[in-house]
Amino acid sequence: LEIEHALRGALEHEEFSLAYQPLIALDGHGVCGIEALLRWHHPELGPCAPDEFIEIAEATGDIVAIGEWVLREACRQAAAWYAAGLRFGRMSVNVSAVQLRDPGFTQRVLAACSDAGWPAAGLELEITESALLLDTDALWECFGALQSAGVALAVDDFGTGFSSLSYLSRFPVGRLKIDRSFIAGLAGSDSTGRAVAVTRAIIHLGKALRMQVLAEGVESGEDERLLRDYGCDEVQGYLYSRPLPPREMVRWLQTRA
Ligand code: G
Ligand code: G
Ligand code: MN
Ligand code: NA
Repeated sequence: LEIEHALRGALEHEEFSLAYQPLIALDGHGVCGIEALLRWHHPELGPCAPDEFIEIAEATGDIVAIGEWVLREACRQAAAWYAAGLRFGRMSVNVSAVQLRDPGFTQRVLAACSDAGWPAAGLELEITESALLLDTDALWECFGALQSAGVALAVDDFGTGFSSLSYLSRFPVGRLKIDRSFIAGLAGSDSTGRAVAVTRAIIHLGKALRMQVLAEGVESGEDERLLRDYGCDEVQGYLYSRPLPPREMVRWLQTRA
């Protein structure tokens, strides 16, 4: 309840910020994108992780306004970095199922891009499998309009949701992000064999559907080597960088390029 109350004034009091984490192509071309991750610092409660407040913001409906701020800020930052000569590919933004249900969602996304001067084709939205369970005409229309505008769609935390796989052959999803719980079991002492099987199956599924596959939570060179062997397209994780505040992200891009 305390969080719910504090959330109400958080946008107005500018308590949110974004952290950025690079996405890396395994074909040797380096940075292919950046994921924007929401951060909240309340003056009394202190820093509060998304896992602690996103669900609450979804329940209260505050996520619609917060999510729009995230989209606008991520697009603004991407355009500013691009204008400063930095090259990083796409900007990837997490979107909640509650936002997708909002009838004005597509228009808000496209307005965020055009107001920021960031091309829609440079934006990717990360959606969890549970959001795709909605499977309504409205969701179809929304995805169709986003796809025509060039906005890319990725399934986040893939493998942990409760949905059937049937949506994959119907929705215009271009990328699967393998949940980091599977990647954590790939190499070393907690290697299970099962995590390897699931990871390889997801990569094969992605290839069969002509989708790109990204592995989250890559923490070791051994993880990277295995994923490369399995044919994974992209990686993300502490091995390359933690989520960073904007200025540190700039420094990371400059030293990497
Ligand atoms: O960055 P971190 O590990 O704290 O993120 C934890 C979870 O919060 C992740 O699953 C991520 O998808 C989610 N998350 C981070 N930023 C956003 C956001 O802007 N919107 C939504 N809906 N979820 C987010
Ligand atoms: O679920 P989503 O991909 O949106 O959220 C990404 C979350 O994963 C962020 O909270 C980020 O801090 C976290 N994360 C990113 N890289 C790693 C990693 O290598 N290991 C672990 N344990 N978490 C990571
Ligand atoms: Mn994500
Ligand atoms: Na994830």
